[in-house]
Amino acid sequence: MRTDTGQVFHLSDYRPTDFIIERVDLTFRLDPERTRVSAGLAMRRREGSDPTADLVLDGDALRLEELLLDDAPLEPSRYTATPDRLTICGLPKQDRFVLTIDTMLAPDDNTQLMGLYRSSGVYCTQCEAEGFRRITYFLDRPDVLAIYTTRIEARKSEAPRLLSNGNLVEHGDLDKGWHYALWHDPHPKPSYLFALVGGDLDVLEDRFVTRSGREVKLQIFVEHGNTTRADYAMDALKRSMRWDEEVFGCEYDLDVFMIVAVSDFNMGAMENKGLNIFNDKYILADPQTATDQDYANIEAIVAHEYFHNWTGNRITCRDWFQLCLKEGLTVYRDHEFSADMRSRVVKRIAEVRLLKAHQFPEDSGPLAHPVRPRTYREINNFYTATVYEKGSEVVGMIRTLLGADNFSRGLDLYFRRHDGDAATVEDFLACFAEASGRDLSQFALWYTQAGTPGVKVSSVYDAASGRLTVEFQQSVPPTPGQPDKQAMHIPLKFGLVTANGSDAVASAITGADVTELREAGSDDPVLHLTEERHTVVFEGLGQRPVLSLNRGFSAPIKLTIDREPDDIAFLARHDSDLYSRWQAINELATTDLIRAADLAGQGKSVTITPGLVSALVESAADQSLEPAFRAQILSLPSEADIAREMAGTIDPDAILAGRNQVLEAIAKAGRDVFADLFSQNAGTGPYRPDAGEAGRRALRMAAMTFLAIAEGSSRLAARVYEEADNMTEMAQALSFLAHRHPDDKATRAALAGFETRFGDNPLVIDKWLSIQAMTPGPATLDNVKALMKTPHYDAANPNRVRALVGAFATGNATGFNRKDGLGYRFVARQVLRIDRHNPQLAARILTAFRSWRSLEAGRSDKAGEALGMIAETRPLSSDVSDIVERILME
Ligand code: B3K
Ligand code: ZN
Repeated sequence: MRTDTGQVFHLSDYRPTDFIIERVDLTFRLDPERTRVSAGLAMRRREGSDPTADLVLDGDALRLEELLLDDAPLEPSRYTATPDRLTICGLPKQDRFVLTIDTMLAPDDNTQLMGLYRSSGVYCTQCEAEGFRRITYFLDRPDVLAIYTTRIEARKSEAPRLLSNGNLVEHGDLDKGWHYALWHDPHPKPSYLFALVGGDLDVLEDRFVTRSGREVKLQIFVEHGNTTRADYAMDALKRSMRWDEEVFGCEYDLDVFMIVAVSDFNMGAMENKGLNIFNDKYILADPQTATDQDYANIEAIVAHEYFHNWTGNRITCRDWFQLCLKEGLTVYRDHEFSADMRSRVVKRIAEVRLLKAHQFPEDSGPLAHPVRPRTYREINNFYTATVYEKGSEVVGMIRTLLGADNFSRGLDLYFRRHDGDAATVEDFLACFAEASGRDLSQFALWYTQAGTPGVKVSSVYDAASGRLTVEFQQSVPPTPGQPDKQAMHIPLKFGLVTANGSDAVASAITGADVTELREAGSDDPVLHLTEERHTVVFEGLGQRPVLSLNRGFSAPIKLTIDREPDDIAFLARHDSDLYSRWQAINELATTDLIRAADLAGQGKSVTITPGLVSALVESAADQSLEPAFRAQILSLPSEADIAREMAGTIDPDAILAGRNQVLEAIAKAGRDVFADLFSQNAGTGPYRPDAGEAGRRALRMAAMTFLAIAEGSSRLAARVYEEADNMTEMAQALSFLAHRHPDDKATRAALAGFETRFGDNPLVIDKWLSIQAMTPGPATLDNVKALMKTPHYDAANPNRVRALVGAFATGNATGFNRKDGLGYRFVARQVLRIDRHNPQLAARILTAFRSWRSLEAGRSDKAGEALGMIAETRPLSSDVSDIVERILME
């Protein structure tokens, strides 16, 4: 484990390297215990750099075997090698030179899953962010771009397939049952994009012809017997390649594009040049084992990694502070792709739900940081919802600000100007400013100021003059290290909704700039808030309109609108913008759910407003709306959503109790509608994973949930479980049973049946583990502990850990937040245990504590004790100590 050194990295300290690495020639001789790596680095000093500077190469847990300078052994007095650094002095002042560095690795002992390791017998690598330094000593930073040639030697029986970045140059047999492959990648790349795979794998092959006629071989490598389960991923890949050409003008640039699915992986996937490595969870799917959500995730992640080929690989980041440059932009691109493949409004709702569930709490807690952080201790802890999701929102706002044409001109300029560069956020913004002639300096605050801006709105309508006067007041809350904030540029799409549901057009608008956004599916006006306060006057209105603000969630802010009581219910029915209709219904529901939590906390019974019931039930029954949208309407705010919106301290038990009462009231009131929706949306014909079918299933399952709640028994869900011919319905029915009727015979039978049927498929067993880990209530903790002792659990595999411990910590508010604090203590102990072998995973699980200060006093004391126990433990990895110290900071 890389233990904490306390070192802090600052953006302001950036300076280019003294040395340049032009070419990297790697030779790997693969062995589980003794893999020898020989790295030939063709280098020179950078012009203008200090001609006497030592060369300092990064390492991490390395063992140096041999060191040559221009083929001659280097005298020991000229260098110092430690596991984490190789320093060489007295290097040539001007000439080019070649360093040859031999290191010895033990892939089987690499439990961190960074660098070179083995997963189910397959050699594979993960180098982002700083894994390459666990393979060889290197200038392991993203602005060092080199051309790589990689020779891999292995026992043919152990690793018949040998893969690396770029194009295959040659391969052949060696003595004693060994063989080799030689790969060359013509595109200069940073070390974090290096990849190697060696193993006995099956392959699914296809081809793609790019728009300029390049024929590309497509290969997805999987464990034997799994090729048909990669069909959907292959289809998603081909669609991504075509879409990126058509929409962004980006074409693929090698003869082969490979994906390898492995079962031990710290995250979703990795965009290594020409050789993406994936968590198999995001490749393998068939109707019996994957849900509609799994299919959608596969489509989105395959696309995301492929899109990185331009946004990330061709144009990479100058330093890790610029991570959002590739991640925010690539998330934006994969969102657009999914919106084009599926329903745009439903996709947007799902994105906003995710943003609010993950990024908003991050932005309002101790781990808040700007989209482009200014400092970090451990870069792995910055692959966050803020960098990814808010980073994507910021790109979307640039488009809203400039309009589609300027946005696309700016992006084209970025692709042209920075191809082959390691760029910065400033470089990116300059392209849009130049292409549009707009000043983006205030907008740039979205990259540097943390915290979710709040905007308060109040309005007065004067009937006599037909004038609506709206006061806007924005404030950006203080966040760690940033007590004072400047006013941001907030683009708000809006509409003035009139009684018949159409949007009124004001004859004049004063007090803030307004632009038109003309693009597919929307030509909304956009109001630009740039000051702390604006008084905006809309003139020439014949009747009082209801303001529909932040349509499409055009800015990631918290909006508080002082409205007439009926306005929200009105928007819920009449807003012409479907996203806003969902938002209005969601807001109605949130208000009722918060009140219900308060009442339940006081032991009082809960009632719901008739406006909510009718908005929900009528929208659900409205055949003119697509099923997936209606399913979103019926999916009420989660317990975590309610907690986030509540003022004051949080009592998870009260939230759950109140929410259950609300669900029951809705279920009873809408029972007939739900019964119709359930039966009318039964599937016909074989399972298809497309968006239309997935939407229909989502609506049917939402109806089932309410219907089953109204019936108050496990009968319906048990029947659905038995009859389901696909994993989507099975998993939904099983969660309903486990979460609402945990002690029923039917539930026990279903859980046992599931285990028997899917016991040999770990990815499906992950669902079974998660469903049980998320069963509400204090009793779940013991069950989680029992599940850890079954053969299904494996603490070395990140998917298993996330499915069980992760699901319990982040998806079970009443279990994790048990009053007696045992949930916290359990998770804290797991974090410490996992930290010993996989710090990245441990740090990720630990973030479940990030909102601990907003809990009611008894619970927050107990959570604080558990965190204190972690903080006092030694040794701790830099990953865990960074998170725990920030979480505990006052
Ligand atoms: N770039 C990788 C994430 C790497 C995480 C390193 N800790 C996957 C992605 O965002 O596409
Ligand atoms: Zn990414």
